[in-house]
Amino acid sequence: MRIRSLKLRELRMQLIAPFETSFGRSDIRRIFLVEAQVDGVSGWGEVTAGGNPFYSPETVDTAWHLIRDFIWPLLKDQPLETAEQVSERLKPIRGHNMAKAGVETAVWDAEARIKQLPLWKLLGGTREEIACGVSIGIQSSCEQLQALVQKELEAGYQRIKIKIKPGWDLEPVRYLRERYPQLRLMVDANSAYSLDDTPLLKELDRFHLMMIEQPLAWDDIYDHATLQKQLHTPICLDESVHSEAHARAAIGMGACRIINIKLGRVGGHAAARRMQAYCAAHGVPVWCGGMLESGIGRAHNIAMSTLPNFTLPGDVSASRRYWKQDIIEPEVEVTTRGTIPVRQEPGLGYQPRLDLIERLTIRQEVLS
Ligand code: OSB
Ligand code: MG
Repeated sequence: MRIRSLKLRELRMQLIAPFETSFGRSDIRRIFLVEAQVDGVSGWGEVTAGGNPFYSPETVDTAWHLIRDFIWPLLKDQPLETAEQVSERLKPIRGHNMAKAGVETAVWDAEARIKQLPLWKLLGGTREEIACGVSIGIQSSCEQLQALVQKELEAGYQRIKIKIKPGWDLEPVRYLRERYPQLRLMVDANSAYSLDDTPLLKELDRFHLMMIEQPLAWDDIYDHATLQKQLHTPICLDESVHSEAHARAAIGMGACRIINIKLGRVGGHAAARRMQAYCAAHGVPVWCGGMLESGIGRAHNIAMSTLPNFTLPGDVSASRRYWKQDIIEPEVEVTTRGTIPVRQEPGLGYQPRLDLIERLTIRQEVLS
């Protein structure tokens, strides 16, 4: 295989409703698509960095710079046997996993299309239907939160994650638990707490949550180990696991019992596949996190979620929860059992809607 060119596009897409986390509010998303031309076939990927460095250090603009000035020069004119080799070629570049993943996942899609295989099969996926949960942002009242939870449960979603922050934590959790004693419920703090908050975090133990996601600093593992020893509720790491080495450290230190894998944060499919296998070998289940992706990133998340150790419902949900119109055909839909059946077509199994993509594009650049 040889990558002939990369086409970078930035789209403006408005979320159906603003999404609020402990680090900020998202309304209009800057969607960054990568189209890789490989042996006459187009493969598509998405860079999941946001417009600001509040979730991770990367942004849309840093990723654009990295792809144009460093990633493309390492790939241009280099023959590749498989997409698996892309991350190896990009090793000289430290960090910038979201930029790398946008390109790497596009090449995986291209390879699958060339081989006429569904991407999930090429990756080694073992399930034909993935389990779905939803992530619900911070709301202005418990009543409003409950209305959203009720709607998602009626749609069939298998677990509910709510975003928490200081001042919006025990109260919404207690409110939901009283009304839904059996609900598979978890919380995500996006690094809003410190070890000083241990007493408060221990109070959450009473609500038998499935897990507490990333309570402490985005770049910490050690303090999470200190905290996990004092909690019954499993800690799940998101922000602070960027590589297999981080997963080894976190598991070795007892910093978490579950890991959220995001393609962007770990640098693509090859890294995600190795990480989920390492976690499996150490008794740590994983699930697929979301970054408010367009259909392209969402389709990659679905493919990754078919790997064997993705045994917990992920944050991969229907297109219509985010967008009035998604940029893929068909859109991602969720069954009343709260699952997404995988597609059997080659590659992602969802086609990019070029007309709509062109209309939403505000900037593009071809690297060749
Ligand atoms: O921490 O998982 C997170 C969205 C943006 C940035 C970080 C996170 C999230 C979500 C939303 O929780 C998941 C989704 O529905 O895509
Ligand atoms: Mg998270």
